[in-house]
Amino acid sequence: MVHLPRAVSRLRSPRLTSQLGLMLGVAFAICLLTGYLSHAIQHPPGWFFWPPRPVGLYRVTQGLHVATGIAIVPLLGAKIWSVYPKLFRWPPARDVAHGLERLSLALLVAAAGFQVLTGLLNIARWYAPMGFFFTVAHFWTAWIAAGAIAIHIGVKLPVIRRALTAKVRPAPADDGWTRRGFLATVGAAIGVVTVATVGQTVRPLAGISVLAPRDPRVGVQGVPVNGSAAAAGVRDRALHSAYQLEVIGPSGTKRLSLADLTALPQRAASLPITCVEGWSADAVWTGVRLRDLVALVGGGPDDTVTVESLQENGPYRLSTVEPPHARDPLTLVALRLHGEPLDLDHGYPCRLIAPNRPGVLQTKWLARITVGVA
Ligand SMILES: Nc1nc2c(c(=O)[nH]1)N[C@H]1C(S)=C(S)[C@@H](COP(=O)(O)O)O[C@H]1N2
Ligand SMILES: [Mo]
Repeated sequence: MVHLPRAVSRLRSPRLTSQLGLMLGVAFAICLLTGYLSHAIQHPPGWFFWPPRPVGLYRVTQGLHVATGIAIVPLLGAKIWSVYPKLFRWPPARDVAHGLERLSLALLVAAAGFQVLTGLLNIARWYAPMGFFFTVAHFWTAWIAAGAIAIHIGVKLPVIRRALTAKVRPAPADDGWTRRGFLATVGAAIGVVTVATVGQTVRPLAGISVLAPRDPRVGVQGVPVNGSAAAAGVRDRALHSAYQLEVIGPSGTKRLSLADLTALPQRAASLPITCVEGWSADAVWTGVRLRDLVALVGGGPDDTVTVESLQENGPYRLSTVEPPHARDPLTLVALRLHGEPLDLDHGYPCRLIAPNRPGVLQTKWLARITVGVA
């Protein structure tokens, strides 16, 4: 246990707790909303619409998701510290209502801690300690956290209101610590963790983001790789000289070799690759428009398209391209990256790249394109 100067512990007050709570509430709100948004984009319910423009919107929302998730670490720590002695009050509850309130608080702290921890493990790509599928656990625990936050705010609203509107006495002058100073320190800690990590998506900060799990400037062809061809088990089939892309539509099936694909009109698009883990990198892709291939087999602009990888297993071997993305002129079956043939690890012979789409849906090593939901 760290013994802070008494002057610091005297700073504990409902006002400090409420101000920290306000900051934490904003961070939670952004983190939860951007998280649900990311989930909806990957598993779209019928009513949901996600536009292909602006091309970098998901980059911003997912960057915010990871950045606010990281900012929650010092905020949650400070908030818990501000009420720390109260957590061990005895008896633990005055009555049933109070007991339930404290139970919801315990749930809040546990759920928020679980979210932050699993999120951090995921961006560090350290899955071993998680004996469950990350996205499912992270998604359902978010609902528990959201519910517990709503209860907590509801119960505490009168206290929060009083604490935030009360006239404040001037801070004691006999020591260096003031409430404002403490809040500024928490703010500075948030600034440090943010600058130390956000460079994985804000490229100008890449050089000083020493704790960022990914550097957007480092990787094959200057773009990070998530999942190599060897790991996906596609090496031999991707490099096979008889490789053909199968395109299936209402008017039949076409099989296109790499030479056939290269002979079709080539387009370039400058689109970021944006991993759900929070890193992103700009890239220039060249290839055939998906809508041109769809038209080749009798499909049209209102068709949903399914793309499948040579990869046989794994959650990212297939993705669905909704009509707004499928007909977008920037959506490509890319053959080249930054002017060179795609590296094997970036999806050679060809991959999907579409505007404003999470990395998990940018399927690599394409084997088959089907007009419709396969
Ligand atoms: N077939 C297949 N495609 C895939 C993946 C995969 O595991 N298998 N990973 C996805 C993920 S999570 C990301 S972030 C991007 C990364 O593309 P890159 O390695 O070219 O940067 O590819 C996507 N496409
Ligand atoms: Mo990803």
